[in-house]
Amino acid sequence: MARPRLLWGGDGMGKAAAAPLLDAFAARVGARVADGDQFNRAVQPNHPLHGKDLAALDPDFVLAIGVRQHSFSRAQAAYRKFPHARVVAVGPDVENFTNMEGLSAAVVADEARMLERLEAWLDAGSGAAGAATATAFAERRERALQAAEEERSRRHATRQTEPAPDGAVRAWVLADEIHKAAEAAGGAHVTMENFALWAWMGGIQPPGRSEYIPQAGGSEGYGMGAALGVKLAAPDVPVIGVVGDGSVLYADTAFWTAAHHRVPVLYVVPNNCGYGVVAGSFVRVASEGAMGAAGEWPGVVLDGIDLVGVARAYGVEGRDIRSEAELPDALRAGLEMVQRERRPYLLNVHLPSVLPEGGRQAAPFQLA
Ligand SMILES: Cc1ncc(C[n+]2csc(CCOP(=O)(O)OP(=O)(O)O)c2C)c(N)n1
Repeated sequence: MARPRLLWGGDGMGKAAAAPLLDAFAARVGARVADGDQFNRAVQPNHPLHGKDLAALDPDFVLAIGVRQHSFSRAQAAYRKFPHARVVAVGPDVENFTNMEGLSAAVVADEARMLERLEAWLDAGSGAAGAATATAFAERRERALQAAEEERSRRHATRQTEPAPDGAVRAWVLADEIHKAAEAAGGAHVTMENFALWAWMGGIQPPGRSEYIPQAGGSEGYGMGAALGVKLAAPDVPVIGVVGDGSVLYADTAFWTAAHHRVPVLYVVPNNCGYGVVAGSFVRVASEGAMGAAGEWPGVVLDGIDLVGVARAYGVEGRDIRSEAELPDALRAGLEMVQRERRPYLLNVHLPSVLPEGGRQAAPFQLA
């Protein structure tokens, strides 16, 4: 079976405002698209040709656009996942390519201008050769769409095997239920500052009328204000602000802003009682080391914080959710109430802990 082609966007895409161009170009030439970044700042999360499982893609050609040295370590790991591919990188500065292994070519060019030139070049192709090219692209597109759909279903099937925990909600169940509630409300804007749900979703927006807005940068706390800003910009559309419990605490004052100005957003907190993404990195790099051997993980657990209490102190009502059974109704009712009564509300949804199985929180430093 023919290998796919891959357009791989780095975060330079966002800076050059080139993501829509990449999306259109991928659809035209029937290439898969993937993001060098975990959180889809380079390509639209709902692109039907999106691929997340880079190793399974096994492309024969990769055009890496706007991938910077900044994401070099991830980039390099990905190159090794492309054993059969020629890799061509495009970026606005020679520095972008420094230390990148295995490149067939490096092109110094602005990301958006380069995509525009490629489009223009294809537009200029005419006659029999042009028609043959268009047919070949259409065939590629069909195969690529099918492969993307298969990848999505595989990911979904894998999730379903995880057993339901006691007193907590599985991340993928929360992701699915948020989507169902958003769709039932006619489509919502869902601002996403969290890692637990994105990781389960594979960073890909499910199909439907709702729009998922990923975090624009890496600084925590963004999601609290982002939900408010989106609601101000689109007052008629229901807004769900999904913010990890760790990130809430970087900007919990937004609760006051929401209450004070009666901005009707539904905050949903996937509360894994800690810094999940950091815990995940610790587990990845330190499982073989001292932390793993001791089974003690420092600095990632945020326990004993009553987020519903925090919100109430600022004037925002909310409730805790500790079971999958109560989740669908709570989301539906919360979204309806927010819209009807024109005030914010919080659902603090308890997920399994960030600690790996059998792991304990390391004793924190205490002054006394
Ligand atoms: C201002 C700031 N401080 C620290 C970090 C490092 N950091 C990135 S993600 C993260 C944890 C996020 O936790 P949470 O919001 O609960 O999401 P989860 O990973 O658990 O889904 C931390 C501490 C950061 N990005 N920004």
